[in-house]
Amino acid sequence: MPPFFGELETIHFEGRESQKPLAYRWYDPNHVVLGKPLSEHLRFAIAYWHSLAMNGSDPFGAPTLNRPWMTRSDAMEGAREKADAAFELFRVLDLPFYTFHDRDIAPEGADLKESLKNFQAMVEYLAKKMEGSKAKLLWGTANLFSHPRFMSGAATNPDPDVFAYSATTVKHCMDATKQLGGSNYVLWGGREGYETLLNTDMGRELNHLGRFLNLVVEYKHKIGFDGQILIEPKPKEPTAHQYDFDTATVYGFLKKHGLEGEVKVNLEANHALLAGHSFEHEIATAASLNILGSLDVNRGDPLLGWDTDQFPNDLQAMTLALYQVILGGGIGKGGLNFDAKIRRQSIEPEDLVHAHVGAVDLCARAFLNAAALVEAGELKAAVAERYAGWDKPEAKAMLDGSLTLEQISEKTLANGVNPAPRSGKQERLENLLNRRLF
Ligand code: XUL
Ligand code: CO
Repeated sequence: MPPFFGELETIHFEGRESQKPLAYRWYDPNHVVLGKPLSEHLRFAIAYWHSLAMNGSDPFGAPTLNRPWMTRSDAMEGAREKADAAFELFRVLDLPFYTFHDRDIAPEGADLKESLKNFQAMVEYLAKKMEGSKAKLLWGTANLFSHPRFMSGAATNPDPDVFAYSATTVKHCMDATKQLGGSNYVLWGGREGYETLLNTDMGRELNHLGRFLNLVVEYKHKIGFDGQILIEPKPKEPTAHQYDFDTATVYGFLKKHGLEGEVKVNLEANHALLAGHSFEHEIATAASLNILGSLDVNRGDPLLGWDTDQFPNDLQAMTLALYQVILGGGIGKGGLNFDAKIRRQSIEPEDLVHAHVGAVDLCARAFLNAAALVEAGELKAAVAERYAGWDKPEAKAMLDGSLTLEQISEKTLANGVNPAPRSGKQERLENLLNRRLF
């Protein structure tokens, strides 16, 4: 069988003038900016799930994408063929990382034992493939949402057997992530939520979820996994009410269960929008709470209220997001994972490559813009100026515990304090941003 992407050459940085359809024009991995090469700032990852495990089917129509490994009578043979295609894609795109769910890489077996056996066999297969590849694992995760057994949740399922099944699956998936040198382990609560309170004990379910996460963290320390544990917030879809609604909700949950120093967030652009936030809001919230872990970069469709998982292509939105990443101290052990799928009509193998190349360039260009904004310092100076009053000793005294409410009141009245409104200069700063974008 000919390699799925085999005829395509490896894609390189060729600069903005390149006329080649498949070339990086903005993403020069070795370009040093803010003291580090771009590849280290961005840590791009290809998602096995969307790129290899999707076939273009939707609720109204049959598969449109040619994914031959999905129709093999021997499912393990299909899984190896899929892995071969995956590593071809990694070679063509020449990006440093990939991500997977257990079910993306290995088929479900007749029972849990057989599923775990299939999974472990494919982990060994991937380990071998990684020896001949530059691709590293950004994160592993378990799919605890597709099979009907998870329809009422995984850790929050009313049935303790599903809790046990999920815990066993996550244990093995963490082992595999460690074995493959993964930098992070992700938990997206696909069906951790509810449809109606008429059949749901929400308080109990949240406590079960807290215990589950504590088990995961205890196990991480037991096996010496030095990656980050990440929760991926999403407000709805598939369930009407997801427990990991957004960053602030997740932080409250972590605090309640004593895990705020142990678990961070994997933020996805369109999940932020579904929660009524911007991506940069979620990033800034996570950074301010010290739980910014990693990013899933995609976009939704502003005309649709569901998760379309499209490849990102809005330069200003991505610049604002990556500006907050830089202000927040960078992405650390996380990365930028393309949790995005091509459209149903994009049926050529090359369409998947174009999607990634465009998205990589968009993110690189956005990062360069964000870095230039940081280096120019105008926005930072405007913010510093806005808060400059707090540099005065009498202002500091209100925050450092040396003044009581009564004392503040006495001083304020004695000094005849009479604040004058000052402009927030929003339009001036928006114009500055637009003027600076390149
Ligand atoms: C679902 C989603 C998942 C997670 C991993 O919306 O984003 O792909 O990233 O389970
Ligand atoms: Co995601």
